Amino acid sequence: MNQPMISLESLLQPVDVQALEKTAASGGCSSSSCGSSAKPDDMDAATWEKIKDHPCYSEEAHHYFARMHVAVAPACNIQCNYCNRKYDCANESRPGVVSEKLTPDQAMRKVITVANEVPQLSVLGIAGPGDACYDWKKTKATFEAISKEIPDIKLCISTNGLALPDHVDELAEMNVDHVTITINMVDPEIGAKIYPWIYYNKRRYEGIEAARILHERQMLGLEMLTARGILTKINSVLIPGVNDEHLLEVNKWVKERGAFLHNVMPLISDPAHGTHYGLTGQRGPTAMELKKLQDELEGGAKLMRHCRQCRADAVGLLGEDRGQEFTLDQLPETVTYDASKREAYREVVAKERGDHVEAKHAAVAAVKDVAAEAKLLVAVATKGGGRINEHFGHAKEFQVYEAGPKGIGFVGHRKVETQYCEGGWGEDASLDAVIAALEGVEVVLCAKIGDCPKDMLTAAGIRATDDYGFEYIETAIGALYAAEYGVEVTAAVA
Ligand code: CLF
Ligand code: SF4
Repeated sequence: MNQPMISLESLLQPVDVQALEKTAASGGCSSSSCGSSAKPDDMDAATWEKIKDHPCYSEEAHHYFARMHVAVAPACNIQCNYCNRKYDCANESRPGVVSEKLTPDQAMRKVITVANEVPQLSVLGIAGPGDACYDWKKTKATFEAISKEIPDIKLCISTNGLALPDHVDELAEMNVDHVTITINMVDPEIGAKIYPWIYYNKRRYEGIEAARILHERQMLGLEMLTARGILTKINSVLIPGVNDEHLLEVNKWVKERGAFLHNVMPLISDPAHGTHYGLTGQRGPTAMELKKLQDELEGGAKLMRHCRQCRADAVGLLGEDRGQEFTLDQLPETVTYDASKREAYREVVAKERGDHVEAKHAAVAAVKDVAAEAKLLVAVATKGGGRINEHFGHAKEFQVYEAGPKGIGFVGHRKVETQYCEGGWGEDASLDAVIAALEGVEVVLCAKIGDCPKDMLTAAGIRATDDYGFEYIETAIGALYAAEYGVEVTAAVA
């Protein structure tokens, strides 16, 4: 088994920086190639440099690096049927929890505090609760101030695209490398079912005309960003019966216009959120419906499958939210940026990540070598670092991988609303919900699991094991797949 270079705790928060520094000094990365060995062969070095530490643009990076959002831009210029402005922006957050809105100065204090405390931090995003390009002055003031203090932080925004073309040049001047546009349609007739109105050039438009203007502005903004070498990610909300099949068309359009990634997210529709869709009974897709569409989209614009639909004030690794540790009332009045924790973390992660990438390549190659056509859907409990290092009962989500003739690929995550083991004992009702969330999954890998939940999972047709605890995820799945299909386990995956 590959032993972790650093302890699990040192990869997770709160990070013991002294331990990190010690580990780095005693064999941490000394190679400039560390962290870059994962560069896909079909990607140029400049693009890889932009994405390699961005947890949303690189699936591999999301095991190691964190983002934070600051909710400085609350105003919006359109209405989406899946949004209720009393709550967070549904483009980039879970509706249902109100964000704490910040002024640019407050955002500055918060970002520096988080950067001092969360060494994994690599990206600052503005993603709701309104539109970052419409509420532009606050977005710009925030980015300008923070990039002066923390020059190596990546700046990232999310927008509905309507006001985007007006600010592309300024985004380029500020070195914003990553822009997300939410594009749910390229056909205004479908758009009219998603957007009741927009506000553009001091006028309100409705229906198909509104959707047509929005569509044209989105395409223009995307083309302008591509022309300037800014990486774009397209978020699309999958709304069953409204734009599900249509998203194949959206994927084609955005690929032709140079989009770097396409992220199809499930509609979150709950009457309690008070959205139009929630109140009119529009349902969201099931996990398997989402996977089916994503599988159909393979071969088009490159897909992002590891999105967690973050809150507009999220802090931490994707899938975790430390926002409550950094609310305004907890921030110091004055704070000075201290780069030491982030630097120490990066140095150690570079080595661990290099080992992970090597192990992953070996495992993927070994699975491809197995002469089996079968696919195996595996759910993994992890706290980060690319390892199986979470107890079954503590998992807030499971990461789902598919092993098969194409190798091993990340296909998504399944959220667990209530952990099985809360407060030290297992709850059967929670286990039922976990089993429901694991629909379609054949095997669960975790660091520890008791006999009772294991037996209940078996009864539901899901095998669970802690035999691969603390192993790299792909190494474990490779060994499992090889064992499953009765072939020799090669040295690469042993
Ligand atoms: Fe935030 Fe979005 Fe930038 Fe990431 S989130 S602004 S690109 S830094 Fe990421 Fe969150 Fe998904 Fe967004 S997981 S909702 S894709
Ligand atoms: Fe809501 Fe965001 Fe849509 Fe504006 S763009 S209506 S804030 S989901």
